Amino acid sequence: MFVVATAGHVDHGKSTLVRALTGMEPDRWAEERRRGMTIDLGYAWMTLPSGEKLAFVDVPGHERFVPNMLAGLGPVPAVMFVVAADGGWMPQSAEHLAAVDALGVRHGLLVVTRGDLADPGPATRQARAEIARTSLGAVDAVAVSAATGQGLDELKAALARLVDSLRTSPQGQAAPVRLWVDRSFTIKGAGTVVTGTLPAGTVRNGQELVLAPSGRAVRVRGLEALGEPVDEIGGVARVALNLRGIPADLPARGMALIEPGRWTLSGELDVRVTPPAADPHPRFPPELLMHIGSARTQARVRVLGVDTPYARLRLKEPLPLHAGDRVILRDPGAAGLAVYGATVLDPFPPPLARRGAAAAAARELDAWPDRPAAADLLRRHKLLRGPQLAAAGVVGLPEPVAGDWRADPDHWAWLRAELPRAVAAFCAKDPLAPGMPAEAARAALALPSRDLVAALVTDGVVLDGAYLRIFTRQAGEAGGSAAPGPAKPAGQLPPKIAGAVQEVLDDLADDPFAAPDTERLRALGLDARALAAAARVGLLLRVADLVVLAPGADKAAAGVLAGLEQPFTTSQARQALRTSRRVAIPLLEYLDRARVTERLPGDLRRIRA
Ligand SMILES: Nc1nc2c(ncn2[C@@H]2O[C@H](COP(=O)(O)OP(=O)(O)O)[C@@H](O)[C@H]2O)c(=O)[nH]1
Ligand SMILES: [Mg+2]
Repeated sequence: MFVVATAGHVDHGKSTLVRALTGMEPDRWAEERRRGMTIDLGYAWMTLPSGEKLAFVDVPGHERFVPNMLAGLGPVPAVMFVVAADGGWMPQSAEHLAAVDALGVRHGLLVVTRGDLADPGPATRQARAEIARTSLGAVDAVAVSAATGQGLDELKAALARLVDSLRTSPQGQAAPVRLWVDRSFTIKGAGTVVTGTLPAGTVRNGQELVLAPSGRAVRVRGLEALGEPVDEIGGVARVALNLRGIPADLPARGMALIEPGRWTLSGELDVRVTPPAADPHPRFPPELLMHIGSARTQARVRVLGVDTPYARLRLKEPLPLHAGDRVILRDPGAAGLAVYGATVLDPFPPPLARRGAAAAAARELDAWPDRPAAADLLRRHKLLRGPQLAAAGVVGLPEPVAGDWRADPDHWAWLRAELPRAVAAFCAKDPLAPGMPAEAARAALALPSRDLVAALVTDGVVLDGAYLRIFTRQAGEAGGSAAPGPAKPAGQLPPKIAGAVQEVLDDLADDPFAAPDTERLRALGLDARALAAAARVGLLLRVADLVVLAPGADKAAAGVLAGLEQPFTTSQARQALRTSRRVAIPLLEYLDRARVTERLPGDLRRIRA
């Protein structure tokens, strides 16, 4: 199926032409027929000589119904531009053409109607010249009379050629579904029905979709294309969907049925405005209407920088968007139809907090293509999750760096270099800390997830539980392939602590199991935190919070205990080690944990084999 929208001044014969081509009545409402004027969108279709179907979305030409016109034109990739031979180029001709141009529609056809009333030559020449300046470029032109039927066969041939040009354009049947609703009603016995133009993607019977912006899940329980039930249909197509799970009065024009997870419900976005040739430096009012598909919403406009084509829009109603979407900005207060085409660059832009951030954003966006890729969004946001990028509609996702996180390569390289610096700085400031908490590193590097900290750990840094520590080669150790070990232990402690620890070690040299008591420790200025730090760098063996021995005391104890008759009691062990219960009990428990000794019933232990 192919879909073409009409465009052109009111009363130039658009609806009459659609009627003549299709045999169907595009003006659906009684009021439209009574007034002889299209108010809302009309739908009709014909069969081409090839057997393919061509559907028309007939739009109103009157300036009062511009929103309806844009709703009809929005999702349609081709236009049949109508000008009356006896009317010539008129204000709404220019306005509709401006809208077509703003949307960037590239496929079209000029039809000069009412050829029985005037020579179509002059109107054709002028219209062609106007159209040539827009996104439509050079178009086929056909003169017809709906009254006499003259030219209708030529028009059908021209439509067949137009359709061929649409066929070669990529239609993306696998693209994510976003069906802009243009009508919603109930059919007795069937329930809620919505109709719309499906620009791309495939809708299937039974498919689950989401109604945006409400986020409500619905299921397709029946599908029609041009009055015929079908099981699935790919865009571009006019479709009617029978929906399950939704009250009849909920869907309305401007909402969209979308595939879950594949669109960004965007309330704020950065766009690049394409200024019309006639107005290269437009001044935007602070509030505009934004149109896309059949939707329109108010948008607060903030131009980024001075005199740039970049703007941040804050939408009154969020809309399902992709980077690269084409939207229309319209100033409803302007005399005439002031419409500007714009391209969505970033559907979730970062806040503009700093001074000068807006101008910087404009400079940054200036390097972006009209179809942004994952790399563009990543350059700006540094780190994004895969699903976020997919919902932005961008391609070219890099490999994840952790979980589903994707990183800008430059930023990632910087982070890898920065983490060891941050850890070293933290440990230098607080040498008694067990290391830099991973959470502190996450915050210091402005990382959105703790998983990224773990992924950034390199050779020089080790993540031990919740703490990061710097690992350097031990002094005197052979370089090259040697495993990294802690740096010279005393050097990692503040000199005062290192000196106090040395005194403890001197005491222990004579009497290896006579751990300093709390009074001695207090006198030396060693608290539990300092002892833990000394133990961490390997200067002390810590068997309890405030019970420390020299490194290697555990092995020495094992040697002494091995000389006892097995099994032995705590008291026998204490005597053999020539120490107090305060030291013996935690030391024995330490040896139990280290599986050097084995605990037996009745306060007995033995050395393990
Ligand atoms: N003589 C003549 N009248 C036409 C022709 N096409 C349309 N009309 C008349 O022009 C008027 C406006 O047509 P309509 O299709 O409603 O215009 P629209 O506003 O562009 O949809 C109607 O009265 C039509 O009957 C034509 O080819 N010849
Ligand atoms: Mg009409």
